[in-house]
Amino acid sequence: MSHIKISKDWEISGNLATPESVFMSRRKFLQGTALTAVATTALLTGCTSPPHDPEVALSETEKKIYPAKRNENFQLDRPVTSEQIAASYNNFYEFTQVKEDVIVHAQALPKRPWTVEVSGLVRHPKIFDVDDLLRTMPIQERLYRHRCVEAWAMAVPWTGFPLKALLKQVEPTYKATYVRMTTFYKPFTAQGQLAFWEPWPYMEGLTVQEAMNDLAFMAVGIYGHPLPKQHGAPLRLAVPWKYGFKSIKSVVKIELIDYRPATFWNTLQGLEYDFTANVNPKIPHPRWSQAKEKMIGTGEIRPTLPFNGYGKQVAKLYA
Ligand SMILES: Nc1nc2c(c(=O)[nH]1)N[C@H]1C(S)=C(S)[C@@H](COP(=O)(O)O)O[C@H]1N2
Ligand SMILES: [Mo]
Repeated sequence: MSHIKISKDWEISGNLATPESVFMSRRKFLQGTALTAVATTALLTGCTSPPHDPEVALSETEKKIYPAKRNENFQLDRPVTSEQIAASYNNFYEFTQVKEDVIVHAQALPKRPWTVEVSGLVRHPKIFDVDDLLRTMPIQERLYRHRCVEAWAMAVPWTGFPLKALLKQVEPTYKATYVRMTTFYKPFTAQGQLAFWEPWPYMEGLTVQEAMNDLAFMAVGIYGHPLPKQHGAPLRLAVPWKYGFKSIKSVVKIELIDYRPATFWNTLQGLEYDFTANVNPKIPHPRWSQAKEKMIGTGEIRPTLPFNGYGKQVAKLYA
């Protein structure tokens, strides 16, 4: 899946093509259908084991924040996706390219201890312990839409804090123009990272203006409890006006820099996954239309909204 193969991905066999690439293939389509059937059966038969590490009790710090107060400024135009569905249909390439298997493989990732280094062009660089963030950041719940570039979508309640609250703590200097975020690098825990020809660790980036926009959210929880590992525990980005690959999981480092950073998908296939990646129904992916999207779980087909419906908050950034 190096950039040399860009235009041939739909012809090559599944083990070479990325899931982002083979989404529309028959094999993937059938798998998606099977998932819905399995999940539906599980619900009908009363097998509703919660997907959030039920054996792990909440820590004292977590008990103080869950359930977090919902910020009513963020309303949905569609039903919230079933928790079971959202928790068992995941993209997390560090573990596997098979969405239905991420929930199993991601359990190998330890959630604690966990620190986030915030550094670069800032006045007060600091390594934050994630539990200190839980104690000090303005924790709240927000209902957000999420739109994957592969044309599936969901709507979920995230618990977390605005990214700008964290950035203000370290005080970016006037030279900082971009924010780069990095996921852990543990190839012996996350076997996807053994693929040495891919640009691990996963990185993503925003302009400083995007990062300071109130919508840019660091999620530490979902559905009223800490993030299960497959969703990017213990903290991940949620930038709902952009395609899902921008919402980087399991972040260990946030750097303020003065150049546009190289990012995972843009490096692999820059013609298909641009850096900005704002949701836009009018710009098709080179291999499929982005005009419509399919809600996971219900299968409802909806028209894709410009900026995923968040134009009021962010369109001004691109005027
Ligand atoms: N580190 C990392 N972050 C990632 C990904 C990934 O593979 N690795 N996949 C992205 C993609 S393509 C999507 S659609 C979302 C999926 O988030 P979810 O599994 O919590 O629904 O995570 C994004 N963040
Ligand atoms: Mo995605």
